[in-house]
Amino acid sequence: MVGSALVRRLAVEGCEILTRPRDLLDLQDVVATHRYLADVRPDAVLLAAAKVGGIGANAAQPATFLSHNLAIQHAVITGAFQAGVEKLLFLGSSCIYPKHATQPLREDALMAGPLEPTNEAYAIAKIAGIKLCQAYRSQYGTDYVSVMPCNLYGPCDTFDLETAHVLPALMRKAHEAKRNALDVLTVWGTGTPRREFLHVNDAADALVHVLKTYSEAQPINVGAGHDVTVSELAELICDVVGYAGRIIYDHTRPDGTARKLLSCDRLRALGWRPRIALRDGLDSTYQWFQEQYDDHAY
Ligand code: GFB
Repeated sequence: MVGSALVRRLAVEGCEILTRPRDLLDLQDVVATHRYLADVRPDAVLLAAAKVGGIGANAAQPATFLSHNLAIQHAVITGAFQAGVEKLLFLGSSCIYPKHATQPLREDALMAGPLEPTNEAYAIAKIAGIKLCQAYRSQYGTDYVSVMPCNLYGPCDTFDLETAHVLPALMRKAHEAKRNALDVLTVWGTGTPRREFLHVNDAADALVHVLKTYSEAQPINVGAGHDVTVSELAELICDVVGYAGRIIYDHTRPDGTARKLLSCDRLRALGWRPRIALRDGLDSTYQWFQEQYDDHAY
Protein backbone atom coordinates (compact mmCIF):
# COMPACT_ATOMS: atom_id res chain seq x y z
CA MET A 1 0.00 0.00 0.00
CA VAL A 2 2.71 2.51 0.99
CA GLY A 3 5.10 1.41 -1.75
CA SER A 4 2.56 1.90 -4.54
CA ALA A 5 1.53 5.29 -3.10
CA LEU A 6 5.21 6.32 -3.10
CA VAL A 7 5.55 5.28 -6.73
CA ARG A 8 2.48 7.40 -7.64
CA ARG A 9 3.84 10.37 -5.68
CA LEU A 10 7.41 10.11 -7.00
CA ALA A 11 6.17 10.01 -10.62
CA VAL A 12 5.98 13.84 -10.56
CA GLU A 13 9.50 14.26 -9.15
CA GLY A 14 11.49 13.61 -12.30
CA CYS A 15 13.49 10.79 -10.77
CA GLU A 16 14.02 7.27 -11.99
CA ILE A 17 12.04 4.92 -9.73
CA LEU A 18 13.50 1.46 -9.17
CA THR A 19 11.14 -1.18 -7.79
CA ARG A 20 11.35 -4.93 -7.56
CA PRO A 21 8.27 -7.16 -7.17
CA ARG A 22 8.33 -9.76 -4.42
CA ASP A 23 8.48 -12.75 -6.80
CA LEU A 24 11.71 -11.37 -8.29
CA LEU A 25 13.40 -10.24 -5.09
CA ASP A 26 12.76 -11.57 -1.59
CA LEU A 27 13.94 -8.78 0.71
CA GLN A 28 14.51 -11.32 3.49
CA ASP A 29 17.20 -12.87 1.29
CA VAL A 30 20.28 -10.91 2.30
CA VAL A 31 22.50 -12.17 -0.53
CA ALA A 32 19.96 -11.45 -3.28
CA THR A 33 19.09 -8.04 -1.78
CA HIS A 34 22.74 -7.01 -1.49
CA ARG A 35 23.35 -8.15 -5.07
CA TYR A 36 20.34 -6.17 -6.35
CA LEU A 37 21.34 -2.96 -4.53
CA ALA A 38 24.96 -3.26 -5.66
CA ASP A 39 23.68 -3.70 -9.20
CA VAL A 40 21.30 -0.74 -9.39
CA ARG A 41 23.21 1.58 -6.97
CA PRO A 42 20.30 3.93 -6.13
CA ASP A 43 20.82 7.51 -4.88
CA ALA A 44 18.15 6.98 -2.22
CA VAL A 45 16.28 4.05 -0.71
CA LEU A 46 12.75 4.24 0.71
CA LEU A 47 12.17 1.16 2.85
CA ALA A 48 8.38 0.75 3.00
CA ALA A 49 8.42 -3.05 2.74
CA ALA A 50 7.44 -4.86 5.93
CA LYS A 51 5.36 -7.67 7.33
CA VAL A 52 2.35 -5.72 8.63
CA GLY A 53 -1.11 -6.47 9.95
CA GLY A 54 -3.79 -5.52 12.39
CA ILE A 55 -4.05 -6.34 16.07
CA GLY A 56 -5.22 -9.93 15.35
CA ALA A 57 -2.30 -10.79 13.07
CA ASN A 58 0.24 -9.11 15.35
CA ALA A 59 -0.97 -10.94 18.42
CA ALA A 60 -1.24 -14.33 16.67
CA GLN A 61 2.10 -14.32 14.81
CA PRO A 62 4.73 -12.51 16.92
CA ALA A 63 7.54 -14.76 15.67
CA THR A 64 6.72 -13.94 12.04
CA PHE A 65 6.39 -10.20 12.66
CA LEU A 66 9.68 -10.06 14.54
CA SER A 67 11.76 -12.32 12.31
CA HIS A 68 10.49 -11.13 8.89
CA ASN A 69 10.87 -7.48 9.74
CA LEU A 70 14.32 -7.90 11.26
CA ALA A 71 15.40 -9.83 8.16
CA ILE A 72 14.02 -7.28 5.66
CA GLN A 73 15.54 -4.32 7.52
CA HIS A 74 18.87 -6.03 7.94
CA ALA A 75 19.12 -7.00 4.26
CA VAL A 76 18.05 -3.61 2.90
CA ILE A 77 19.87 -1.27 5.30
CA THR A 78 23.19 -3.13 5.30
CA GLY A 79 22.88 -3.65 1.52
CA ALA A 80 22.20 0.06 0.97
CA PHE A 81 25.30 0.94 2.95
CA GLN A 82 27.45 -1.50 1.02
CA ALA A 83 26.11 -0.09 -2.26
CA GLY A 84 27.16 3.41 -1.18
CA VAL A 85 23.61 4.74 -0.68
CA GLU A 86 23.82 8.08 1.12
CA LYS A 87 20.11 8.69 1.78
CA LEU A 88 17.70 6.12 3.21
CA LEU A 89 14.21 6.51 4.66
CA PHE A 90 13.11 3.76 7.03
CA LEU A 91 9.42 3.43 7.90
CA GLY A 92 8.41 2.49 11.43
CA SER A 93 5.05 2.83 13.13
CA SER A 94 3.41 4.73 15.99
CA CYS A 95 3.31 1.45 17.95
CA ILE A 96 7.05 1.82 18.73
CA TYR A 97 6.16 4.27 21.51
CA PRO A 98 5.47 3.09 25.08
CA LYS A 99 1.91 2.01 25.83
CA HIS A 100 1.48 4.65 28.53
CA ALA A 101 3.53 7.50 27.05
CA THR A 102 2.16 11.06 27.33
CA GLN A 103 -0.13 12.02 24.43
CA PRO A 104 0.45 13.33 21.85
CA LEU A 105 3.44 11.04 21.41
CA ARG A 106 6.67 12.94 20.89
CA GLU A 107 9.65 11.38 19.15
CA ASP A 108 11.70 11.51 22.37
CA ALA A 109 9.24 9.13 24.10
CA LEU A 110 11.00 6.23 22.32
CA MET A 111 12.06 3.51 24.80
CA ALA A 112 10.80 5.47 27.81
CA GLY A 113 8.55 2.61 28.99
CA PRO A 114 7.01 -0.81 28.26
CA LEU A 115 5.34 -1.47 24.89
CA GLU A 116 1.76 -2.51 24.10
CA PRO A 117 1.87 -6.37 24.37
CA THR A 118 -0.34 -7.09 21.30
CA ASN A 119 2.27 -5.60 18.95
CA GLU A 120 5.45 -5.81 20.98
CA ALA A 121 7.22 -8.09 18.46
CA TYR A 122 6.53 -5.77 15.54
CA ALA A 123 7.50 -2.72 17.60
CA ILE A 124 10.78 -4.30 18.73
CA ALA A 125 11.68 -5.03 15.09
CA LYS A 126 10.88 -1.45 14.11
CA ILE A 127 12.86 -0.05 17.05
CA ALA A 128 15.82 -2.18 15.92
CA GLY A 129 15.48 -0.61 12.45
CA ILE A 130 15.55 2.90 13.92
CA LYS A 131 18.63 1.99 15.95
CA LEU A 132 20.36 0.52 12.90
CA CYS A 133 19.78 3.74 10.92
CA GLN A 134 21.09 5.78 13.86
CA ALA A 135 24.10 3.50 14.20
CA TYR A 136 25.06 3.94 10.52
CA ARG A 137 24.64 7.70 10.86
CA SER A 138 26.82 7.79 13.96
CA GLN A 139 29.51 5.38 12.72
CA TYR A 140 29.69 6.31 9.03
CA GLY A 141 27.91 9.66 8.68
CA THR A 142 25.26 8.31 6.28
CA ASP A 143 21.96 10.20 6.07
CA TYR A 144 19.62 7.42 7.20
CA VAL A 145 16.32 8.76 8.56
CA SER A 146 13.42 7.01 10.34
CA VAL A 147 9.80 8.05 9.87
CA MET A 148 6.98 6.97 12.22
CA PRO A 149 3.55 7.08 10.58
CA CYS A 150 0.21 6.72 12.39
CA ASN A 151 -2.35 4.11 11.18
CA LEU A 152 -2.43 4.39 7.37
CA TYR A 153 -5.25 3.42 5.00
CA GLY A 154 -6.18 3.70 1.33
CA PRO A 155 -5.97 1.83 -1.97
CA CYS A 156 -4.03 -1.47 -2.03
CA ASP A 157 -4.66 -2.08 1.67
CA THR A 158 -5.42 -5.62 2.91
CA PHE A 159 -9.10 -6.29 3.56
CA ASP A 160 -8.80 -9.73 5.16
CA LEU A 161 -11.18 -9.97 8.12
CA GLU A 162 -8.78 -11.69 10.54
CA THR A 163 -5.46 -10.07 9.66
CA ALA A 164 -6.31 -6.57 8.39
CA HIS A 165 -6.18 -3.30 10.33
CA VAL A 166 -9.40 -1.94 11.77
CA LEU A 167 -10.34 0.45 8.96
CA PRO A 168 -10.25 -1.97 6.01
CA ALA A 169 -11.69 -4.78 8.16
CA LEU A 170 -14.70 -2.67 9.16
CA MET A 171 -15.15 -1.41 5.60
CA ARG A 172 -15.37 -4.97 4.32
CA LYS A 173 -17.66 -6.03 7.19
CA ALA A 174 -20.02 -3.12 6.51
CA HIS A 175 -19.98 -3.84 2.77
CA GLU A 176 -20.82 -7.52 3.28
CA ALA A 177 -23.41 -6.75 5.97
CA LYS A 178 -25.15 -4.38 3.55
CA ARG A 179 -24.97 -6.84 0.65
CA ASN A 180 -26.28 -9.73 2.70
CA ALA A 181 -28.88 -7.59 4.54
CA LEU A 182 -27.43 -8.53 7.95
CA ASP A 183 -28.93 -6.95 11.07
CA VAL A 184 -25.67 -6.50 12.94
CA LEU A 185 -22.04 -5.62 12.35
CA THR A 186 -19.51 -6.84 14.91
CA VAL A 187 -16.70 -4.55 16.03
CA TRP A 188 -13.81 -6.03 18.05
CA GLY A 189 -13.16 -4.83 21.58
CA THR A 190 -14.98 -2.05 23.41
CA GLY A 191 -14.94 0.61 20.67
CA THR A 192 -13.29 3.09 23.05
CA PRO A 193 -9.64 2.99 21.84
CA ARG A 194 -8.64 6.02 19.81
CA ARG A 195 -6.73 5.78 16.54
CA GLU A 196 -5.23 8.35 14.19
CA PHE A 197 -5.77 7.63 10.47
CA LEU A 198 -3.83 9.14 7.58
CA HIS A 199 -4.59 8.46 3.92
CA VAL A 200 -1.66 6.73 2.24
CA ASN A 201 -1.45 9.45 -0.47
CA ASP A 202 -0.91 12.04 2.26
CA ALA A 203 1.62 9.71 3.91
CA ALA A 204 3.55 9.32 0.63
CA ASP A 205 3.57 13.09 0.17
CA ALA A 206 4.91 13.53 3.72
CA LEU A 207 7.60 10.90 3.13
CA VAL A 208 8.85 12.67 0.01
CA HIS A 209 8.81 15.97 1.94
CA VAL A 210 10.85 14.37 4.73
CA LEU A 211 13.24 12.88 2.19
CA LYS A 212 13.91 16.37 0.84
CA THR A 213 13.96 18.39 4.05
CA TYR A 214 14.87 16.26 7.09
CA SER A 215 18.26 14.92 8.04
CA GLU A 216 18.44 14.02 11.75
CA ALA A 217 19.15 10.93 13.83
CA GLN A 218 15.88 11.20 15.76
CA PRO A 219 12.81 9.67 14.10
CA ILE A 220 10.13 12.00 12.76
CA ASN A 221 6.39 11.38 13.24
CA VAL A 222 3.90 11.55 10.36
CA GLY A 223 0.28 11.86 11.43
CA ALA A 224 -3.08 13.43 10.64
CA GLY A 225 -3.14 15.56 13.82
CA HIS A 226 -6.34 14.18 15.31
CA ASP A 227 -7.83 10.81 16.23
CA VAL A 228 -11.26 9.15 16.52
CA THR A 229 -12.59 6.32 18.66
CA VAL A 230 -13.07 2.92 17.06
CA SER A 231 -16.86 3.35 17.47
CA GLU A 232 -16.77 6.75 15.76
CA LEU A 233 -14.80 5.13 12.93
CA ALA A 234 -17.31 2.27 12.69
CA GLU A 235 -20.22 4.72 12.46
CA LEU A 236 -18.45 6.79 9.82
CA ILE A 237 -17.67 3.68 7.74
CA CYS A 238 -21.28 2.45 7.99
CA ASP A 239 -22.37 5.86 6.73
CA VAL A 240 -19.89 5.82 3.83
CA VAL A 241 -20.91 2.27 2.86
CA GLY A 242 -24.61 2.94 3.39
CA TYR A 243 -25.14 0.23 6.01
CA ALA A 244 -27.85 1.08 8.51
CA GLY A 245 -27.78 -1.99 10.79
CA ARG A 246 -26.83 -2.21 14.46
CA ILE A 247 -23.22 -2.15 15.68
CA ILE A 248 -22.32 -4.63 18.41
CA TYR A 249 -19.03 -5.05 20.31
CA ASP A 250 -17.13 -8.31 20.81
CA HIS A 251 -15.42 -7.90 24.18
CA THR A 252 -13.50 -11.15 23.77
CA ARG A 253 -11.29 -9.38 21.17
CA PRO A 254 -8.42 -7.16 22.39
CA ASP A 255 -8.56 -3.36 22.44
CA GLY A 256 -4.81 -2.91 22.20
CA THR A 257 -3.38 0.41 23.21
CA ALA A 258 -5.94 3.00 24.40
CA ARG A 259 -4.52 5.87 22.35
CA LYS A 260 -1.51 6.64 20.13
CA LEU A 261 -1.94 10.15 18.79
CA LEU A 262 1.32 11.42 17.31
CA SER A 263 2.82 14.81 18.00
CA CYS A 264 3.64 16.21 14.56
CA ASP A 265 5.31 19.47 15.65
CA ARG A 266 8.56 18.45 14.01
CA LEU A 267 6.88 17.66 10.67
CA ARG A 268 4.78 20.85 10.80
CA ALA A 269 7.95 22.87 11.39
CA LEU A 270 9.19 21.49 8.05
CA GLY A 271 6.09 22.98 6.41
CA TRP A 272 4.02 19.83 5.77
CA ARG A 273 0.29 19.41 6.44
CA PRO A 274 -2.17 16.61 5.52
CA ARG A 275 -4.75 17.39 2.83
CA ILE A 276 -7.19 14.46 2.78
CA ALA A 277 -9.99 14.61 5.37
CA LEU A 278 -10.96 11.22 6.86
CA ARG A 279 -14.45 11.27 5.33
CA ASP A 280 -13.09 11.99 1.83
CA GLY A 281 -10.38 9.35 2.23
CA LEU A 282 -12.98 6.79 3.29
CA ASP A 283 -15.19 7.63 0.29
CA SER A 284 -12.37 7.13 -2.22
CA THR A 285 -11.05 4.03 -0.46
CA TYR A 286 -14.53 2.49 -0.50
CA GLN A 287 -14.77 3.23 -4.21
CA TRP A 288 -11.42 1.47 -4.76
CA PHE A 289 -12.50 -1.47 -2.60
CA GLN A 290 -15.75 -1.93 -4.53
CA GLU A 291 -13.86 -1.95 -7.83
CA GLN A 292 -11.67 -4.82 -6.51
CA TYR A 293 -14.29 -6.66 -4.52
CA ASP A 294 -16.12 -8.56 -7.21
CA ASP A 295 -12.84 -9.86 -8.62
CA HIS A 296 -11.75 -10.83 -5.08
CA ALA A 297 -8.49 -9.16 -5.99
CA TYR A 298 -8.08 -7.10 -2.82
O1 GFB B 1 -6.01 -1.41 13.39
P1 GFB B 1 -5.85 -2.43 14.44
O2 GFB B 1 -5.94 -3.85 14.04
O3 GFB B 1 -4.46 -2.31 15.18
O4 GFB B 1 -6.96 -2.23 15.60
P2 GFB B 1 -3.76 -1.32 16.24
C1 GFB B 1 -7.28 -0.99 16.15
C2 GFB B 1 -8.44 -1.11 17.09
O5 GFB B 1 -9.62 -1.44 16.34
C3 GFB B 1 -8.34 -2.15 18.21
C4 GFB B 1 -10.34 -2.46 17.01
O6 GFB B 1 -8.87 -1.61 19.39
C5 GFB B 1 -9.25 -3.26 17.69
O7 GFB B 1 -9.83 -4.06 18.73
N1 GFB B 1 -11.14 -3.20 16.04
C6 GFB B 1 -12.50 -3.24 16.02
C7 GFB B 1 -10.71 -3.99 15.04
N2 GFB B 1 -12.95 -4.06 15.07
C8 GFB B 1 -11.85 -4.53 14.43
C9 GFB B 1 -11.70 -5.43 13.33
O8 GFB B 1 -12.64 -5.96 12.75
N3 GFB B 1 -10.40 -5.67 12.94
C10 GFB B 1 -9.33 -5.09 13.56
N4 GFB B 1 -8.10 -5.37 13.11
N5 GFB B 1 -9.46 -4.28 14.62
C11 GFB B 1 -1.72 -2.13 14.88
C12 GFB B 1 -0.47 -2.84 15.30
O9 GFB B 1 -2.28 -1.80 16.08
O10 GFB B 1 -1.52 -0.94 14.16
C13 GFB B 1 0.60 -2.78 14.32
O11 GFB B 1 -0.82 -4.14 15.71
C14 GFB B 1 0.77 -1.42 13.69
O12 GFB B 1 1.78 -3.20 14.92
C15 GFB B 1 -0.53 -0.89 13.20
O13 GFB B 1 1.35 -0.53 14.59
C16 GFB B 1 -0.44 0.52 12.64
O14 GFB B 1 -3.87 0.11 15.83
O15 GFB B 1 -4.20 -1.65 17.60
